[in-house]
Amino acid sequence: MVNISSLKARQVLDSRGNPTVECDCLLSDGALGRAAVPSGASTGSREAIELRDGDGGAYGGKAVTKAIAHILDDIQPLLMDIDPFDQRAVDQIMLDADGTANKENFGANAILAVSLAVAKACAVSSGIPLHDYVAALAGTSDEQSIPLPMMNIMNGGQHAHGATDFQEYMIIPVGASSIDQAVEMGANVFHALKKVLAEAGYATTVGDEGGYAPAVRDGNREPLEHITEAVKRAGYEPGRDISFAMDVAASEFYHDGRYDLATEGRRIEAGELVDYYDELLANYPLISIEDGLDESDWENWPVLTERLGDRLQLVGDDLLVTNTKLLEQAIEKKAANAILIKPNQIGSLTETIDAVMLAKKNGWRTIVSHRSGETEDTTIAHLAVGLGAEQIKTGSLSRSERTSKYNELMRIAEFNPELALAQPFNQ
Ligand code: 2PG
Ligand code: MG
Repeated sequence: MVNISSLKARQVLDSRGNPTVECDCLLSDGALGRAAVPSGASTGSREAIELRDGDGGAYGGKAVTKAIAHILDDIQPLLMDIDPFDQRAVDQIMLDADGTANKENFGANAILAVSLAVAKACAVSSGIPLHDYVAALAGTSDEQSIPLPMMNIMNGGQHAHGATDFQEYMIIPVGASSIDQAVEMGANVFHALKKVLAEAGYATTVGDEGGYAPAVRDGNREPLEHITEAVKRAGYEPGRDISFAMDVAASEFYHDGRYDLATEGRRIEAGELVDYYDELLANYPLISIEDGLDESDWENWPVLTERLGDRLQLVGDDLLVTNTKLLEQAIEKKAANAILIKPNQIGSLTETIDAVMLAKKNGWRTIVSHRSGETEDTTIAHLAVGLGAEQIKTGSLSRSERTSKYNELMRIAEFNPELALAQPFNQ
């Protein structure tokens, strides 16, 4: 039987210059799997814990040497005699040994790094690409597809201070028939947008996810105007070729029961915010809004979904944190109709797969997502394909920690011409 010979773990830097965990899993047949863990800025309060050394530690306390020590000293001995191809068992052993619901002992960054490194090593050992291996684990081999990309070309909120209150303005190349075409369309719009913004007198520096991040003058609606103009200038028709999506990340501006739109100088109630979305929907080809309300505003999420859910994909990110228990509640309450899937929010591959499968079983749409602090690791591209998630959110058409995922999707498509590009919401 092939087993795990050793785990290695080290600190590497993420795209914001902060340390993160990278793990190598070496199998007895010589196969090597390597995985690095990303890190969020607008994190949901119920995410699994990212273990950092804290005050007095290196990198201003952000070092992850404790998480690394847990991999080497606590996790490694437990996995030596385990069948590495039994991913559920591998993950369960780590969860049991950690012993907490939020993985605060070992850190979700430690557990996830091992979980993914083991799966990647097993894929190598099996001589198949990671997406096929993940599909075999999940039972989704016949459901694989190339995800439609949601490209974040204007950044705000926690990813670009001084820009909009809303965090992400994305384009979805709905008219594309292949991932290569989708990427080209995205890049053409991204470059046209640079000119549009420069002509409007704005800086064209980029935020954490590679999108432009100007301090706009007219509030949260203004980026949609510029993007509409850029889409047209690039030779596309808004709505037909390119649709829009936003990650509002409303938890970041929800204070004392109200939504604080600082760039518009007003504090509004949930109902008014829903009206605002409705109005935007009437004026722009929006097909998806993520975290449209605060993560604790469970009372109003069903209202939002009742009102706009037949016209819009309403995505729970901070609301659901890739957690099947929260997803079950949301399904029961009809609180949204789609879930963002971030492996490091929950902290293991098995639990990530479970969240996708539960969503699919209930007719919810899924979006596999990066974090705002990323690395060159391209695992999420394989997860999206292997699990047949319809969409991937992995940033703008600049910065290699973002484009590496698009590039990997193009490689996967090249090697698997039978895999179709997934369809957009309501089509
Ligand atoms: C989000 C993500 C990724 P962060 O809110 O969806 O875009 O941001 O990683 O900062 O949570
Ligand atoms: Mg989000």
